[in-house]
Amino acid sequence: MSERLAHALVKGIDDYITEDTEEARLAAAEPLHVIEGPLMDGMNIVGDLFGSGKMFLPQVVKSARVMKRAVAHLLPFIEKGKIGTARTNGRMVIATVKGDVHDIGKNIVGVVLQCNNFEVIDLGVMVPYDKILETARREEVDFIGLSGLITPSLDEMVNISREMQRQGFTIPLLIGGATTSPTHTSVKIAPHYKSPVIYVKDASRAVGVCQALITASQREAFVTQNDVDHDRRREQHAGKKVKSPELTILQARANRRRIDWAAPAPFAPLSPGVHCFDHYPLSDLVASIDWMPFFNAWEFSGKFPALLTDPVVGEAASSLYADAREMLKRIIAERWLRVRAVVGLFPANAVGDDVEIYTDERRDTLATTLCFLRQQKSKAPGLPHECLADYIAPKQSAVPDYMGAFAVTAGIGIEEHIARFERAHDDYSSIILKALADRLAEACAERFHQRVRRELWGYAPEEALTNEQLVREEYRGIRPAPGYPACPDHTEKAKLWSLLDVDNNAGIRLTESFAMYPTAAVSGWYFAHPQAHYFGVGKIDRDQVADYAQRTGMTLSEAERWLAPNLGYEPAP
Ligand code: B12
Repeated sequence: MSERLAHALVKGIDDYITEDTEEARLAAAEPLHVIEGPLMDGMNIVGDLFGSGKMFLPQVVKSARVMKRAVAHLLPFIEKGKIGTARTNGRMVIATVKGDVHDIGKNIVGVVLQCNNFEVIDLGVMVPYDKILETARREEVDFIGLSGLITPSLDEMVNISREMQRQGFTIPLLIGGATTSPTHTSVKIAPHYKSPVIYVKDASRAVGVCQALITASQREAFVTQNDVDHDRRREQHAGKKVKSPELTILQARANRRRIDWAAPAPFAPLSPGVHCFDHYPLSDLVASIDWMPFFNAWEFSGKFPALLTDPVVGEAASSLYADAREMLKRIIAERWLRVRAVVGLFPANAVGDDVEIYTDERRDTLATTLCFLRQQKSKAPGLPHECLADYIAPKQSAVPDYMGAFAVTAGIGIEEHIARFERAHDDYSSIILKALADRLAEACAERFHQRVRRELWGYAPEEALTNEQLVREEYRGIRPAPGYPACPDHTEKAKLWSLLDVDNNAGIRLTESFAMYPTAAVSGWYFAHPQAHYFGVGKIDRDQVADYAQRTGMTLSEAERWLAPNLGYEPAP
């Protein structure tokens, strides 16, 4: 029986798991022994195969589904009080911090830790610090894990570390998620908390880190090395401080991109104003899906579709792809997700690094003023210091120009399906669904940009590109999103929300950190100038931040907080 259970776990097959678990239960002295014996043994094999690169993430998450179902069958037979005595490696409370809604990475970390016999208490997304710390105390956990994918979450993590110190915590704090970094962890988070603070790059590494921390013989050496790494990164960071941006903002502005606005004149939108779309057909989005990020979410690198036939990962990737295509069919046929979008095209002119958006063609009433940032790093001769405002005709040129904005979501209605998968202990399907909803949201942004170019704005009516060309962005115009490197300030989303009345027109709301909910959502600006392209603002200096604070109506320290990753200097404490 043990072999059958191990086989089911390693292969991720759950067809007979209830029957097999029941047989094992009848043969065991106590139901708990089935968990502690054959099931744990099976999961240890899975953990070892994953650790040695012989199993891949989707397979492990499938194994976890088998394990969870077996445990769910046994739980009613296990006497109350005994459940807590089950042998685990350690217990973690994990959460996406307040204001942030991204959770695919966090969920994956949770599942992988569970596969390695750690108990995980997942508090979900947008979790306030007091709930995280209360739970940690009540449940006597061994670690706290924080996840965050947008810049404002970095600050929240600093707050939590400070609060942990104040409340006398001594357990390790693990930090992860796309915007977190070893440097930010060492320089900004770790100094506030005297106990170990560890940056963890991905789910696979999370297991090694937790294991080292929980193993008496390894812990001290691990923590010492982690401290050495913190010190080294702090020194490196302190050394870099002198390399602040070399140009003043005035010099950078003097070297802005120069565009001849006389010819050709900017194209006036065919359908100006705000356009709303509800229940937009999912089937119209499938062709615009960029599959690569879907595979990245499952820790596959390489190129799609070559990935599917890769000698090492091909089998695992193909099986995941088949499951995803199958679910996509059901999402469409059974209308699991409702797509909403709002798009607006407006008269606009630049004033310095700002762009004025007007209510109508008379251009005498402001709808809003958008504030952009300019590169200040040194550049090769001949290259301009970029700012998005340079791609809109300046007001003093008297050339009428235009700008657009959009917000789309493919995540409305997802909750009931996620809840259904969770009830069935099916993280595998739940993660596939979330990742597909994200892909559909991106595809929706892509598809609407195409429709804007061809129909609503209409400056490229003949455009006919393949999906590959679209993914390579071989079209005229860009759609930078607030939070992306060309316009890193998330707070500008507030202007987008009022301009398009996104709450009512698309059913997407902003959290206090300017994350969007539903999670599967994208918002941004449209620029149509043929030379407009993506770039990163990079590090900026105090002079520009002070100027930006004034333009946006923030205090200097507020601006420094929102622009923290872009500061090329150490702000006053
Ligand atoms: C896919 C994606 C999305 C998806 C949503 C993903 C999701 N549901 O989580 C969609 C398309 C919806 C999206 C939208 C947006 N996104 Co986005 N997105 C990405 C992208 C391309 C990949 C993220 C991802 O899912 N990776 C795969 C998962 C598995 O990885 P992960 O989350 O990093 O988790 C792993 C590790 O970090 C670690 N980990 C994570 N958490 C934890 C916790 C612990 C305790 C531990 C130990 C480890 C750990 O382990 C995980 C597994 O290995 C990143 C770029 C990037 N390269 O990361 C941008 C990125 C995160 N997005 C970004 C932005 C700005 C946005 C938008 C604000 C853009 C906009 N204006 O529309 C919106 C916001 C959405 C919202 N609802 O508010 C920026 C954030 C930058 C910033 N400065 O804030 C990024 C970094 C892109 C960039 N380079 O600018 N996005």
